[in-house]
Amino acid sequence: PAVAVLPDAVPYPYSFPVGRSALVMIDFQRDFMEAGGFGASLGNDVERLRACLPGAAALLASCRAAGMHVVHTLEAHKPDLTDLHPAKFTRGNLPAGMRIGDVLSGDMGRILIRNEPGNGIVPEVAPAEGELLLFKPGKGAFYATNLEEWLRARGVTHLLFAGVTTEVCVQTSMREANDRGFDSLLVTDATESYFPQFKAAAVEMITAQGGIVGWTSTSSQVAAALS
Ligand code: C5J
Repeated sequence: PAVAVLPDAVPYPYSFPVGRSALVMIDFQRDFMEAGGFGASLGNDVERLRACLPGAAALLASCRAAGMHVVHTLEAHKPDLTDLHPAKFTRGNLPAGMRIGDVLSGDMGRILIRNEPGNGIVPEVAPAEGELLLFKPGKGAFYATNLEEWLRARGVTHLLFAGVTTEVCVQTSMREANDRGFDSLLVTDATESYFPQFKAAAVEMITAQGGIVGWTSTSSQVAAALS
């Protein structure tokens, strides 16, 4: 269809012009999603995040089949750390005094550094040729990146969001998109958090007050709308 309609979206039906819409896959990187990665080293249960991979893979397949634009982001810093604020560098209480840029034990390489093994996207939702792979130094995908220009150059007006973690990088990116005038939808079975209560709260706050940040729906409803 030229316009896909999601009648059951929350808080009310959402429609998107397929040729002017992009799927934004946020930070499906090994750092957060695999045992032995940065997220796990902080004491998080990565299996919780992995539960959204089937939904995310299905969503990616539907959007690709419909010919939509696809963007994959990675939370990643330059190897020389020139894009890492001291405030982010010194924040937190990482195990054994570790910092972003340090080498994690195991095979993941340097923490949150571009092109290190841990900074690759998990195979279930790996990028395909022609899709944008975007390194972002912050939580939001629009901060210190060329994402907005890339979308505007393609006439994109609507964004579908998936990724990890719901309340951090996904919600931040969706709020940035909302303030830039993009109508945005979060696909709830294609996103996850280490903390179930934070995912639930993020989904609720996005759709509250008549969709103050945007809409939510599911990968099966998106597939039905695109078929
Ligand atoms: C976090 C992210 N949680 N991608 N990053 O630090 O949400």
